[in-house]
Formats: sequence, structure tokens, C-alpha cells
Amino acid sequence: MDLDAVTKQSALHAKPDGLTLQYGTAGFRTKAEHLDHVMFRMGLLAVLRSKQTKSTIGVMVTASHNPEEDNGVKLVDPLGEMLAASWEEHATCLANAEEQHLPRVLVDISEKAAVDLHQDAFVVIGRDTRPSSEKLSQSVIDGVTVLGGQFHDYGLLTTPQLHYMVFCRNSKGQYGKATTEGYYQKLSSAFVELAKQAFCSGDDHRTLKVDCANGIGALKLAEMKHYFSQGLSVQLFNDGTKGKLNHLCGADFVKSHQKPPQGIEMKANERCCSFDGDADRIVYYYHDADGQFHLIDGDKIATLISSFLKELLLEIGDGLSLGVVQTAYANGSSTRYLEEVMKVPVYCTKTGVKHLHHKAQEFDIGVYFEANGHGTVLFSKAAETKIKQLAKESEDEKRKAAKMLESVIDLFNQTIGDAISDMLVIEAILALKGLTVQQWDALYTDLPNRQLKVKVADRQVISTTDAERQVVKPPGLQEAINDLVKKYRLSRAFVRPSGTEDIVRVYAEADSQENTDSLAYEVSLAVF
Ligand code: NG1
Ligand code: ZN
Repeated sequence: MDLDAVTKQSALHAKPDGLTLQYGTAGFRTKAEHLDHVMFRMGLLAVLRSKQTKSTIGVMVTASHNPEEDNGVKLVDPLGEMLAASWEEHATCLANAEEQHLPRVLVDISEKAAVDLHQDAFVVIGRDTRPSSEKLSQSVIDGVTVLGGQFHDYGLLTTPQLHYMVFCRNSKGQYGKATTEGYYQKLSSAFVELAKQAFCSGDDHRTLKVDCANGIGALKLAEMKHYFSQGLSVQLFNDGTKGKLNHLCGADFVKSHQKPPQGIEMKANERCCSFDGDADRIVYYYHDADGQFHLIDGDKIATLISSFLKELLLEIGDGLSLGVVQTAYANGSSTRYLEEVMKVPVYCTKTGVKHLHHKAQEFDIGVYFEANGHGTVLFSKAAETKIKQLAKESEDEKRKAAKMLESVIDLFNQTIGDAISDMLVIEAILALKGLTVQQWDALYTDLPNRQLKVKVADRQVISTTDAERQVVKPPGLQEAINDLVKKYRLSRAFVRPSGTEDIVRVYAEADSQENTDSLAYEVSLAVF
């Protein structure tokens, strides 16, 4: 490690005095103008992580659904998953080290993590469409090169595309080709294969309106749509040519305001969906004939997918286990439906996909979704092998189901939630099952729910347990919440500090929207 060179380069990416940031739920996120030093240092860290794991590491420059002025960065581990928790601590130490301590912190991390400094390093970089992203990703590259790392800059990519690239490179091509072309081909051929079977059963050609949040999803979907046009035509809205990123549009806006995005023309009963700013989340929705808006969120997506998978698993009859993973934000009706009607085991983890992802890995087939539309399905190696074998050897219905599952495995981005991949999965399932968006929506009725944000002096004074459903500190707060919840029917409420914004989030459910809103408001007063 040439520490003198690091010190020299770092002076060009100097840390503002006194600024401290934390590697949170989705890496570092704050105003773009405060992030130059963080980007440079994450370039350094990616090289160390690459040397330690002897694998390609990814660095994604994005702030997802945050306003356009923000930015962020996260590292992607060898299998395309989120950075290991122990390295999140290293990331926080490195980002917050004052200039003069930087060399010592680098040496400390290398020693603590037993990094072999003679090992080669390779880092791949992607970025979203924010105006600040190009310059910030150049700072990442400066960090990589000053430590002698090799790199490939993919330029503009969706977050899940970068995760895909990392896994492809480390699985030596087994997962797919590490190019956007490879990604488009892998997903599209799996989709077209499934769509063909739906057309056999008489479904017409499908169309879908997509709100792209004025983000990267628009560029990538525009490139990709020709690959799967045999099975689906997509019409893009909020494609970034006019509006501002995530402003009054996108999955986060639709989910949190429970209303349609601006900039999309919706006709009654027409299926529409929204991506978020880096295209790793998706929600569906429609207007009914009375003009009422219906949101189909991550919970209903998980329900559709798991009921489809469960049917196929029954068909192949091979005893493979299926589990669904949610967070405390999952609507109570979805949990009840999955457990009581579908008889599928459901687990609750802390917020943040890394927690859901790890839990989902415990099953042969693990379905995980956050209510906000971030999720995917993981297939264990054993399940994949079994399914492939049945697709070759078994007969008739069993073989058909196994072949369908084989395509489904290819269609999911198994590294992380992916709006494009999830959209194609959903479209394929709806076509195969001959379901309209209304029929899908009618699987169960959401309990009225409300999310509020509360600004407090220090959000970290709140700590939680039981997958964030119970407050431990400050004392008395949980008792106060319990008392408020008791006042309403079918009610539930919890609070937790956000990992991506400087706020405390309040969530409430109850029997009517009016009661839910009162409960959420009363709980937010208790938080002050
Ligand atoms: P925080 O800010 O920690 O609640 C939000 C989302 C998460 C996850 C991350 C990363 C909610 C309630 N929280 O985290 O689910 O998606 O952003 O983008 O939607
Ligand atoms: Zn996102």
C-alpha cells in the first residue's frame, strides 16, 4: 500500500471537518456535496475487500428514491449481495477518519480483516442518472486506482444490474454474462419462454404502463424492451426527458402517498406500475371504474408470487420448502392471508433487504419483499439442481411445472430486488394464471395503514427489538404506544429510527383509515 500516494490523492478529496456519516440500511446517503471524500474512500475500501475476498467487488453510486440533490454509495459483495456487516463498520470508520488518520485507519482495517495486500483487486462501478453521480463515481475510481486496483466502469446502470454484474463475474459466467446485453438476454429469454406457455392458453398480447421515476430504469427499460416485445409491450412514462428524479413520481411516492404518480395517463382498470429512482423497487396500481385508486404493494406482489410457486411445487411434489420473509411494515392482512389461507410460513426481520435476504436463504425457495416493493426470490443450490433434473427426467404435468420453475429461476435476479425482473415475473404469472389486476388485488383487502415521519433532535435515542416491533429505549415509550394501540380495533403500531433519513418512522394500522390516522398521529406525539 503506497500510503504517501493515498495521502496526496486524499487531499484532493478532502473530508469536511467534523462531518460524520454512518453506513446505514443502504450504504451512505446524504446531500451530494458532502460525499466526495466518502466516494474516494469507498474506492479504497472496495480494493481492500476485493483483495480479502479474492473476488470482484461492486460500488454503486445512487441514492435510490431520495431527492435528486442527494446521493449515496454502497458496496456489493462477491455473490452480488450487500456488504457484510463487519465491513460496514470498517466503511464507517474509514469515511469518518480525519485526513491525517486515514493511512492508519487503512492499515488497521487491513490488519483486522487479514487482507493479503499482495493479492490483485478488481472493482466494478455503476451509477444512477443523478447530475452528481458521474463526478462522484470518478472519485470512487480515484480511490481504486491509488491502491493499485483494476476496475471496470459500467457507467449508467440500475442498482440490481450492478449486483448482477458482480455475481456473474465471480461465478465465472455461470450466472450469466457480465454485460447489459447478457442481462437483457438472460431475463428476456426466460420471460418469453414463460409467455409462450401463456399464449398457448389463449392470453392476448399484453401491455403495461411504467412510471420510471425519471430515473435510470427508463434508460435501461428502453434498451431492453425490444428483447421481450413478443410477450409484453411496455409504455414508458416519467422517462427523465422532462421531470425531475423521484419528484411526485416513482414507487416510493406512490407507496407513501397512496396515490398515482404525476405524468402518467391512467384509464379505468388499466394495469400500471412504478419503479423507484434506481429501479430496485416496484409497485403496481390501477383506478377502478369509480375512479378509486388501488395500490398493489410489495406484500401483494409476494403473495402472488408465492401462491404461483406453491402451486408449481405441489405439481412437482418434491417436498421443497417455501418460506416468505417480510418486515414489520407488511400489512397485517397479507401476513394473515399467507399464513392462514395459503398455509405458508412467514417470518419477520428488521428493515433493510440484507436482513430479509439472509433469512430467505434458509429455505429451498425463499420469497422476500418489503411492503415498499423491494424484493426477490432465492432458490437454494439443491432446489435448483432438483428442478433442473425434474425438467429433464419427469413426464407430462410434472415436467411442465419443473420447466416453468426453471424459467422462473432465470427470470428472478437472485442477487437483490430488481424492478425490471420483478415486473417480468409478475407479468408472466398474471398471463399464465389469466388474472386481471383486479382479481390479483382482490386476494385480500389491505388493512388501512399510515406511515409518518417525525423529526427529532437525535433519532438514535430510540432503540428497538423483536424485528423493530418493540421499543426498548427510551423507557416508557413502548408502554405509551401499547396504551394508544389498545384504543382501536385490529390495531398495531411501532416506531423506529430510519436508516436512510434523519427521522423517526411511525407506522400504524387499524380498522378504518380515520382510526389509523388518529393512531399514527397519537403515536408520533408520544415520540417527541
Ligand atoms: P429506512 O429509511 O431505514 O426506513 C428505507 C425503507 C427500507 C429500505 C431502505 C433502503 C421503508 C419503511 N424503509 O429504509 O425498506 O428500502 O430505505 O432503500 O420503506
Ligand atoms: Zn432503490
